[in-house]
Amino acid sequence: MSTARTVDWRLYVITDAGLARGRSHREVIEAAIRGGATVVQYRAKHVSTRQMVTEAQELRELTYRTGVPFIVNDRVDVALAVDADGVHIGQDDMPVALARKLIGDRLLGVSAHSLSEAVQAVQDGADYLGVGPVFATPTKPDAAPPIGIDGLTTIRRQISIPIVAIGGINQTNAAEVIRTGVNGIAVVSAVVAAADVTAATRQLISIVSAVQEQIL
Ligand code: 3NM
Repeated sequence: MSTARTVDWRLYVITDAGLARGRSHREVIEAAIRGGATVVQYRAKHVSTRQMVTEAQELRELTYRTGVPFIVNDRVDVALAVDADGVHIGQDDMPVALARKLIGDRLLGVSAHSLSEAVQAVQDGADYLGVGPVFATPTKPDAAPPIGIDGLTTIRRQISIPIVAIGGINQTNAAEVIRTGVNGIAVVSAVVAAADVTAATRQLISIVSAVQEQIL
């Protein structure tokens, strides 16, 4: 079982069927893992629980085989059903302390959009945080207002558990995001919507690694 301190958080890729150009989650994630994705999250809105379990199981098999930590978004029950490494919850999902009770020592990620949400999530028992949106993003229309590089820097300075930054991150801005000291970037469109998923992933992981080598 992964623990948050041993996970390689550099490039956290999140699925999105609507952005995948007709490719299956499996195809996209296989290509992303080939390109060097270090964490995979299954995220599916507006599909049946049955479909979620089927798709998550496919990704679970793939991530077992490749040794990449696998996280399920929102749904504690689906995460447990497919034996995911963890679950990622938002501010309107299962309360953090209750999720912890249900998942035991699996990874528990929490979305935080401000310093106060970040501090609260840590107090409640999160293993890692998704912090954002850093930049405006069409991928999540109901996202909170962007916190920018300054907002991210403030949160990074106050929080010692692993942070992945999210929201509008791509090959053009990944370097400045990583310079804030976050452990990695979480992306949807920069990988999932790319014509060449493997190439896009390779490019991102090489940017993250290069900046981390400079600053660490
Ligand atoms: N969560 P892209 S922003 C899934 O701020 C998600 O919590 C966010 O997609 C948050 O990489 C977001 O395409 C969408 O901008 C990220």
